[in-house]
Amino acid sequence: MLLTFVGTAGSGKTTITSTFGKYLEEKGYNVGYVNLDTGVKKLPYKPNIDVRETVTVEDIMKEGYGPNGAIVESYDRLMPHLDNYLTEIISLEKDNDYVLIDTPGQMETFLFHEFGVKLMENLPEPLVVYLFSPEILRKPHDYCFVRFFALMIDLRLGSTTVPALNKVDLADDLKKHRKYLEDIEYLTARLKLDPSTQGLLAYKLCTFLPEVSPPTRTLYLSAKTGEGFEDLETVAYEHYCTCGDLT
Ligand SMILES: Nc1nc2c(ncn2[C@@H]2O[C@H](COP(=O)(O)OP(=O)(O)OP(=O)(O)O)[C@@H](O)[C@H]2O)c(=O)[nH]1
Ligand SMILES: [Mg+2]
Repeated sequence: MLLTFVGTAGSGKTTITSTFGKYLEEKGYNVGYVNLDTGVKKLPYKPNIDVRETVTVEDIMKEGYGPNGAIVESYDRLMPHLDNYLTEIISLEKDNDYVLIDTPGQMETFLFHEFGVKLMENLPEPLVVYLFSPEILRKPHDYCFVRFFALMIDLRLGSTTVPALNKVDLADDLKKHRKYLEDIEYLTARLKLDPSTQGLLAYKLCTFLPEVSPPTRTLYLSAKTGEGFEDLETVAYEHYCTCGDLT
C-alpha cells in the first residue's frame, strides 16, 4: 500500500510519516519510507529512498539561488531521475506492506511541479492523505475550503485523497470541527446565514459537494499522540481491499 502525505508547510507530513510508520511496524508490518523533500535537513525516520541523494536545496543555494528558486531548481534537476524513482518506489512497495511517502515542505512544489504530478500519476493506486491543522478552521467557509481542497488534490494528482485534520491534540473544539466537516447539511445551513461574498460562494459550493465528493471519510489525527491511527490504517486498508469505498 502506498500512502502519500500532502499538506501545507508544518502540517505534520514528516512527523506522521515517522510516527505512523512506527505504529505500523509495532503491529508487525513491514514499512518502507520515501522522502521527496529536497529541503529537509533532519528526518525522524530512516528513508529507504531519499531524493536528497540526488540533489538538495542547500547545495543549490550555494550556487547563488534564493530559497524559492533553489526549491524549484531542485525538482527540475530531479526530473531526469523520475523513472528511476518510480521504479524504486514500486519495487519498495513489492517488498513491504506499506510505503509511506513524505512530500516537499511547500505543498505547491508537489502539486504544481511536473515531478510530483507525474510521479503520482504513475504510481499504482496511491492513497493521498491531505493534512490540515485546526488553526485554519476559523469560520464556516473554511470547512468548505478544506473539503474542496481535498477534491482539488484528487483532481490534480488523479489519486483518491482523504482529508485529515492533524494536530487534534491542539484542537480546542474537536466536536465542532467534526460537526462542520461531516454534516454537510448543517454546514450548508450555517453558510446560508452568512451574507458575505465568501459565505455565498461557500454556500453555493457546498450545495453540490455531495454530488462531486466521493464518499470519503474525514480523519482526525495526531501525529504526536497517535490518535486516529487505527482509522488511518482502516481507510488505507479499505482503499486497497474494497475498491476505494472509504465511507
Ligand atoms: N501538537 C502537535 N504537533 C505536531 C503534530 N504533528 C506535527 N507537529 C509539529 O508540527 C511541526 C511541523 O511538523 P512536521 O512534521 O515537520 O511538518 P511538515 O509538514 O513535514 O513540515 P515541512 O516539511 O517543514 O513543511 C513540528 O514542530 C511537529 O512537532 C501533531 O499531531 N500535534
Ligand atoms: Mg516535512
